[in-house]
Amino acid sequence: MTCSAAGMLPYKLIYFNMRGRAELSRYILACAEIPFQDDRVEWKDWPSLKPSFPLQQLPVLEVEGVELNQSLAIARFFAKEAGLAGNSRLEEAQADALVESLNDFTLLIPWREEDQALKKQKIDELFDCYMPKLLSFLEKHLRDRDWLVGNAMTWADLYWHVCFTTCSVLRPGFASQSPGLSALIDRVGSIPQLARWIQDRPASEF
Ligand SMILES: N[C@@H](CCC(=O)N[C@@H](CS)C(=O)NCC(=O)O)C(=O)O
Repeated sequence: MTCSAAGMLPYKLIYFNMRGRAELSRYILACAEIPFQDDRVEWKDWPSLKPSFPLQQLPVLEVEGVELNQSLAIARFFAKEAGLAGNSRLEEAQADALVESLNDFTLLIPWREEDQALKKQKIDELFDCYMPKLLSFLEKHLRDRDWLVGNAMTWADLYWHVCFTTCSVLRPGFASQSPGLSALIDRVGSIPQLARWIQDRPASEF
């Protein structure tokens, strides 16, 4: 699946050695069994490489001689290829809205706060005040169905799994009162191609 040695693969996804903002794309690629080069930049090499990338940030996708930046644009590009973007224009928009809503939460996490006490306080506030709203919004979408949008899995379900994994590091059990969303985690995680990816991927905290 991930072929870091092969120079002929159509997709080179460049990011750091962590899940972070590349993991949603990696999930989509894994589910659809689309081969890609999983290029991971070491932090020690980043200062010298940084100026060569668009907006000097990662992830970046190299495809057909084009450099594509922005993690969600990259993931949406793959979701369309994989048939995971939604089955109608409205479903696509619903999946987009869910992905953006999940992403908004990740942007509020004070990743760069160096004062550890303040960081914990900010994270606690986020989980106490913002997360209940997000969980209730997701539950309303899911209702008693198997997937967040329509009758089939979309990239929104995959992003829920990605965000759940990260949020569980920050606050274990944060979604334990949401049985439907917890079941969705199991449903997504038991997709064989994805389970393989999760088992084989390089370990990282975030
Ligand atoms: N909106 C961009 C944000 C990209 C971003 O913030 N990348 C971070 C890693 S998550 C980065 O490149 N940090 C290194 C730096 O800015 O020097 C996206 O979603 O791709």
